[in-house]
Amino acid sequence: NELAAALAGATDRDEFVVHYQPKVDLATGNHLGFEALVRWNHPTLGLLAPGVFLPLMKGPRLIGDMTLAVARTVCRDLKAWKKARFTPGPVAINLPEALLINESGFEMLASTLRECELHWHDLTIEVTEDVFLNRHAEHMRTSMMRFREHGVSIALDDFGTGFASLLHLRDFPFDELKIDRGFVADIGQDSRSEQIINAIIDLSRNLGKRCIAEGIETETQRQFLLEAGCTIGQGYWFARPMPCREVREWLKQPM
Ligand code: G
Ligand code: G
Ligand code: NA
Repeated sequence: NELAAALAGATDRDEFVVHYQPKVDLATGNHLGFEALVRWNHPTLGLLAPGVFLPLMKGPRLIGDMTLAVARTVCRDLKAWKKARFTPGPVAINLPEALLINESGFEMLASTLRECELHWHDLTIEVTEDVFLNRHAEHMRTSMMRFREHGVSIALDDFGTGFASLLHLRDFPFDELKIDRGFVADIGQDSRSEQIINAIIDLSRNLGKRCIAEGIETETQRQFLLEAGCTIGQGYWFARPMPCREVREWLKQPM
């Protein structure tokens, strides 16, 4: 359709913009870092969320190119924040499978970091469970190890909603599990979701991984998570994803 056709040229026309959502300490509300979230600034429809256009993006090449454009924007923004003596903490990039497993994806990110005088530890990576649909498991593991050896921590996004099994948790080098916002939304409504959250928090702790909750929209949710032992989160209760210039206000708070 028309939208899909327009999407194919969106990277070249520089139509993707990046919004940032703070990851915060659930006890204090202080920011610990940010997640970069792409938006498509469509010429007539305005800003579109990835949930709307990613499913229309055909082929790993387009998604890879878009994400590299996102990474370049993130690095430029990070450089400017650091120059202004802010301490943003690491920025998480949502990395599609194609960039995770290709040597060239790693090299492109490395050169973007170099150009902006940044380090690998200025970034973190989030991957969704669909990377496990890929059959080249050993290759994936090797790629993940390479990122980690350079100081990048890797989060498994939307945990428990996709294709990951407990085997993947055992065999792949994740630093962090992200509790899907679907479970968080059920806090106070559905005790089964609450028990699943408790189990994910225990699992993270027992495996020595950090645990992050997403989609926190209420004080009740914040409190439940904190009492359950999850100390980091993000969501509208703290801040919506926001453009670069608004991030500066956030950065005036202590880390
Ligand atoms: O529609 P919504 O904003 O909820 O979708 C968010 C999801 O879109 C994220 O969880 C992530 O998986 C994906 N996403 C966001 N930004 C990027 C990006 O820069 N690259 C890729 N590949 N996926 C992204
Ligand atoms: O898991 P993923 O990376 O897809 O999640 C990020 C998406 O979730 C972003 O598109 C962001 O706009 C959205 N999001 C962030 N915080 C909240 C929230 O508190 N509630 C809801 N419903 N969506 C949120
Ligand atoms: Na994410």
